[in-house]
Amino acid sequence: MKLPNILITGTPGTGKTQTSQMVTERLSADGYRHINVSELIKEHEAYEEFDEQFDTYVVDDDKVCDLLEPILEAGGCIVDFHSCELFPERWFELVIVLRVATEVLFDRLAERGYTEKKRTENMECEIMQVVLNEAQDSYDPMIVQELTSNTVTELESNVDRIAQWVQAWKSNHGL
Ligand code: DAT
Repeated sequence: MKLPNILITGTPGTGKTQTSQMVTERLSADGYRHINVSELIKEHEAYEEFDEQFDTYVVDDDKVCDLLEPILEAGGCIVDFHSCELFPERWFELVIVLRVATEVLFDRLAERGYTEKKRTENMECEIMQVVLNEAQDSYDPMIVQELTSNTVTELESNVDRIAQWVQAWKSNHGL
């Protein structure tokens, strides 16, 4: 039986990669893999163009899904990406949306060297809970969990919670 795939999404800077790495490490005995979709896009040039105005790549959604399909088919993936509506609903059994306080996000994006424009855009996205709305519109809201990740304590508790969800899934499926 295949282990469930989990999507970890949220505005850039909310802690997706950090959380995904820690969850993958925690679940390494089960063979979980971390799939950083932004890295995959860069590696396979799965974008259509660079948008100068928004200082970002325009993702080729079809190419990304074609790349991910055989990987996710195997199950046991922690998928890390700042958007979620491009993925088919059937891929995930748990969707985590990470949230952070505005002042925390400001500091993380400043540290990352984002321009003021890009920082403002991302902070507005977080305040307007764009990714949470997108997740609730794209997946069964029953599988969407919103978790705050402002502090290391919250980060560790989120990792515990996701790992416990996997253990519960396994015992419910006789594994
Ligand atoms: P994302 O992948 O969502 O863009 P990240 O995982 O790269 O975000 O995290 C951005 C920065 O914040 C990085 O330096 C790690 C740090 N970080 C992430 N989650 C945190 C938390 N809950 N508490 C403190 N720092 C955190």
